[in-house]
Amino acid sequence: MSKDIKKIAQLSSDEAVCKLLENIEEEENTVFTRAESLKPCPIGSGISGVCCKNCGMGPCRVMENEEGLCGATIGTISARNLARSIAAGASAHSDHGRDMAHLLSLTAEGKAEGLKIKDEPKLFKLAKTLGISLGDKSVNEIAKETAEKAMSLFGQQTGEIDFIKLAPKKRQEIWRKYKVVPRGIDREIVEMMHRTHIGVDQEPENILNQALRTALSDGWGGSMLGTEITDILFKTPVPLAAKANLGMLKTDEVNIVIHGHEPTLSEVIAELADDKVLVDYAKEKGAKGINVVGICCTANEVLMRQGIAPIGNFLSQEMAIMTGAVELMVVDIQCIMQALGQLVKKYHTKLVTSSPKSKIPGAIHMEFQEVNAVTLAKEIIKMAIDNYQNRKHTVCIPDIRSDLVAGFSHEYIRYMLGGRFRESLRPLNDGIIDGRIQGIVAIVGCNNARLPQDKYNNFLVEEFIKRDYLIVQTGCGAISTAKCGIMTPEAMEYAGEGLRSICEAVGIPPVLHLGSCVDNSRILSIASDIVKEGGLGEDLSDLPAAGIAPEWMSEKALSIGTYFAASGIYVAFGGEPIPVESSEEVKNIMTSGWEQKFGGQLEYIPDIDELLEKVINVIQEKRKKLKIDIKKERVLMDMEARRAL
Ligand code: BF8
Repeated sequence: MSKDIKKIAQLSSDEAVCKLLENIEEEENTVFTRAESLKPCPIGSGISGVCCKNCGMGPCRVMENEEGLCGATIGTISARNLARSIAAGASAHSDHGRDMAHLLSLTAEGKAEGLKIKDEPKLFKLAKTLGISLGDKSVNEIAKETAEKAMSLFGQQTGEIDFIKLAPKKRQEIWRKYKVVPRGIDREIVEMMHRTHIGVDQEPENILNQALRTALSDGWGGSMLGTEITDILFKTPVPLAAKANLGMLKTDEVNIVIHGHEPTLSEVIAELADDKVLVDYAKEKGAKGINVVGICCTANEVLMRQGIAPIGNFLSQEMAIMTGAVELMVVDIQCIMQALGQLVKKYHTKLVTSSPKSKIPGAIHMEFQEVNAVTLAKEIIKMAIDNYQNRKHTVCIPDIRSDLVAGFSHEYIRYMLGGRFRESLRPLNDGIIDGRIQGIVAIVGCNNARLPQDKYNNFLVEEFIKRDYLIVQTGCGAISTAKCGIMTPEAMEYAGEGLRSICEAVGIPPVLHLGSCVDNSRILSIASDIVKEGGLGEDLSDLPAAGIAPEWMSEKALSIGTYFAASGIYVAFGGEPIPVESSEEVKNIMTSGWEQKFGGQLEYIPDIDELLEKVINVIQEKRKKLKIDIKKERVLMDMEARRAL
């Protein structure tokens, strides 16, 4: 069958995905073909009118100048729908954070098989932040108390969640002034659901205020706990080299793909890939070894700490199976397409679900519990090995892979800039002040089958680095950049002169991989530290920084964008449909309304050139306000001048 190469090239900017789609024998039912046959519902998506399903009298399709049966307006319904999505996104991140806290507790009690605390200094730091005295307690006692305090933040009813105090003072005051400080993580999500029930909160601005509080409980709550505890248990990332893309699957090895978001089982599977007994068993079955690779944020987690290759982001998950080379894909939670369950029926791949929260028709369920990580990991690896001889399709692995450097935790960034004894963000602040770095742009978020895979992410990264903007990335955006080969120090050749001079001096890529989507909390920590370092204003909203989710699709992305906006950062979302398109009122609240109160906003800009220009303008405006918009000449100082300083 001849393939339409041009059409395939429009689906994805990932060369490996295009090669695979060109070369596989059968045309498969994939997310790309489904996106062609199934268009977004114009009302459900909020493009023309809105759909309210919040009671049994509807669903009400409400167009301009109309109202629902209860009288709900387009503005109220738009705000409610968006707020519920933000609550769902916050719940996903925060439930993940809760599981990490539970795991820390069991590890402290010695009940988590094969796990121990790997980063004690980070545990002590978290304990102090949560108000736990260290005294002469043992590490496990501190870990147990820290885990209990962390878990209590989910059900806390009054007061403020502890991480709020890590933000600059001025930011905390703004949150208090507008009453959006999260009281407890679960509490805000529950209240959001309550307030969007029929007949409760009907004022769009008030509904969205609670959405901001809910999102803050994610970024400065559930996600932050997720990141901190994962570092404590599995170590805080430091830079490491790895490779990305489908070409990291091996023809002659047992390929195991880890996919989802929770790192625990996957960390253990990756560690066991070199286990002599298991490798010998793989050899007995005719394979040369065991190759563990990843998709989505589980991949990012294990990449950051063990250098496991991310072979793809969200839109690549079906592609991995279609190579015919994957013996087993083990999935946990979030961003796992249900279509995998059908797809594996045509291939030899075994799909294994491991979380009691996520079962998929067509998958084998092998439940992970904290007490069985090593035993279960071995069982899963053995199952993959036993499946090696069952390959039935011609193996079709695109010979495409690229180098990357990942592993930039906020602790490492402080260390790399200041050294072990003087760790500091001073050189970064100075670089921003003297204009070698024009600003910091977080390009994060998903793939979206309504857009060519990776295209807008990669476009923005290239455009920003050549204009001297330092890029920080997480999630599928980070994998996208890694796949296109500009996440290495060598990529500094594409950067502007100023950014290149910093990259050369510190030895970093112009694009820093900070981890998975819960690790967006690292960006909040770095941004707060930059403010505290001095010279760039008193609040996060003063920073020449912005966030972009060019190819977003998940509710988690909405929560992330909202907590960035609530933290004072300008945020732009790309793509269409725009979920609040029908309501000018809601769009205005999220832009000028939030800007006035919080100094940040969330704006939808489908045109990518317009989005680029807008972000540059926003950052340049901030530079002007800080009076650092005029590029200063670098002054080389002698010893005497330094002493005088
Ligand atoms: O949490 S970027 S598609 S994988 S939601 Fe999902 Fe979006 Fe990817 Fe990670 Ni984040």
